[in-house]
Amino acid sequence: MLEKFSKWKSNFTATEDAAPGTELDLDNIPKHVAIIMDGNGRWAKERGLPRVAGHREGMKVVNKIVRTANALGVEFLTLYAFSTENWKRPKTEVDFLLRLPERYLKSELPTLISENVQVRLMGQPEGLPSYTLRAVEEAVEKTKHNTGLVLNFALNYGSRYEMAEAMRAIARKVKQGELSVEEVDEDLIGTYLMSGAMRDPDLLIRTSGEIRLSNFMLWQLAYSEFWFTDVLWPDFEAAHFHEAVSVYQQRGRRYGGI
Ligand code: V07
Repeated sequence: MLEKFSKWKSNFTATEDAAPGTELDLDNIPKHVAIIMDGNGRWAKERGLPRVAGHREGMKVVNKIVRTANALGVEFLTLYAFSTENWKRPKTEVDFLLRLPERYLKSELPTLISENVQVRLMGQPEGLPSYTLRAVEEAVEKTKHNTGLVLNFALNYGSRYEMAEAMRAIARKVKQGELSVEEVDEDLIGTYLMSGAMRDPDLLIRTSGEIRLSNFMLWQLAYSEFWFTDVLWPDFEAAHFHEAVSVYQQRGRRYGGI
C-alpha cells in the first residue's frame, strides 16, 4: 500500500509541510525509531537566550514528535534525553534538565494515557534525583498496560556502561553455574541490555549536524539506518520526521533483497 500522505497533511501548518510530495509507504514504517535530540543549546545561543530556553523549547518538540510517530504507527520511540556524560555540564543546566521529566509529565501524562502510549525508562536510576525518578516511575506505572506507542526515555543512559553491566550480570550467572559459556550468544547479550526485549532501532535520527553516536545504543544500532540533519532539535518538525522515514524507505527499497 503506497498511500499519499494526505490523511494527516491537513493537520500540519505550512512550515511543517516542508517536504512536498513525500509519499510514505504505510506498510513500511520503521517500527523502532531512536532519536538523539541535539542542538537545543545552540538554538538558544543563536537567539541570545540562556541554554535552558533551548531545552524548554526542545521539550515542546518531544510532544509533537510523539504525536507524529504515533500517527504513523511507529511501535517504539526511544529518545536520548540525558546521557551519563551530561553530568559534566554546569550544575544549573543539569538541575534544569532533570526537572524536565516532571514538568513534561505534569502537563502531558493525561494525554499520553488517553493516547494509549506506554512510557518506559532506559538508564541508571541510581544517581537521578528522587523528583525525576518519582515522576517517571509514576508515568511508567500508570501506562504499563497501554498497548500503543512505547515511548522509551533514555535518562542517565550510556551504552558502554549498559554493556559493562550486562557483562557483569552474565559473568555472575556463569560463575554461579546458572549459565554455561556456550549459552552466551548475541541474543542472550541483547536481553541483558536495558532495552531488553525491545526490537533494535530500525532508524536512528540525530539533529544538529553532529555525525556521531555519542555512546548511544552502540549494540542495538548495529544494523540500523542512520539519518542526520543540520536542523536543530527545537526547529525539528513533523515534516522532518516524515523526511527521515521517507529516506529510510527509499534505502530499504534500493538495497532490500539484494
Ligand atoms: C528533556 C527536552 C528535549 C530535548 C533534549 C534535552 C532536553 C522530555 C523529557 C522527559 C523525560 C522522561 C520522561 C518524560 C519526559 C526530558 C530531559 C530532557 C532530561 F518520562 N524532554 N526532556 N528529559 N529535554
